[in-house]
Amino acid sequence: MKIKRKLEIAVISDVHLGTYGCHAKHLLTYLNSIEPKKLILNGDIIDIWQFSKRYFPKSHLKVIKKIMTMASNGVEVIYITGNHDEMLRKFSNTTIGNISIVDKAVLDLHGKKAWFFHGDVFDVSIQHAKWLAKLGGYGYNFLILINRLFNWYLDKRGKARYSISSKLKNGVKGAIKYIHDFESVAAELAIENGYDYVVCGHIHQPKMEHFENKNGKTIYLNSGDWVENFTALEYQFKRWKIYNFSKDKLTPFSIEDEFNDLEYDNLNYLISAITIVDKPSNKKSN
Ligand SMILES: [Mn+2]
Repeated sequence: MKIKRKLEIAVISDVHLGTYGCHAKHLLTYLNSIEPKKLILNGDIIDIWQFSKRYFPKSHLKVIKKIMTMASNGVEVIYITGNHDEMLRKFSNTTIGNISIVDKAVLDLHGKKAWFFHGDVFDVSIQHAKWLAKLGGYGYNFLILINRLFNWYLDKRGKARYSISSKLKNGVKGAIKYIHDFESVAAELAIENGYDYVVCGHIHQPKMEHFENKNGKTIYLNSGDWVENFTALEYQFKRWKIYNFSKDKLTPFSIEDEFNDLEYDNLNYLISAITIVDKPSNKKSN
């Protein structure tokens, strides 16, 4: 039997299932190699923006199946919504078995507070985010509100939503500044709110960095993505590390490890299982 790495928490984000860019096989190999207590899906897991039934390969379905299997085997799965899967925000604060859907999560890790959210709220304007950060505790909720109003307005006007990719296409210099601003704004907000860790996705830049200002300090973490970087965040033995699929080898594990009995013809069933909630008997949680 293959020994899986035991972890307290594994965090992945920006998988973009349903798009050509997604490296589902790498991710399956990775998921088969770990045994986390908690699996945090930090947004943009299923790309509902670009989703089409014409492109949804078996390996992408297997990722969904794998996550459901982990949940039914006792792994606590926390699905934090991102902008590409924001239709799931309708179901925020829903819990189905071991899977919960939320817009953000706060965990206590050995007495340290960790704050998880995808990060697209910063897309409206990093400038706004900066002064909202100074408002402290309410800043993040304001950001969510502004972001939704702004996208609602853009939808009404028939305009494309504000997206990070357009920002990144403005050139390397703009991208570097954007990434830096994203990271420092997230860290500032975290310090203002007294979080020891702030964990984001969205910008596809894996990172672990200490931030400090006159009000305190925090550690900013980003889980990267499964389009280009193939990275995850792992918490074990009271510390975080970035897992890098290309560098950290997983020789004994393969994508097929746990899928001998899987039927693939039931795409609709799988999709409805994760997107349809039929009874209002769901537990509410923060
Ligand atoms: Mn995103």
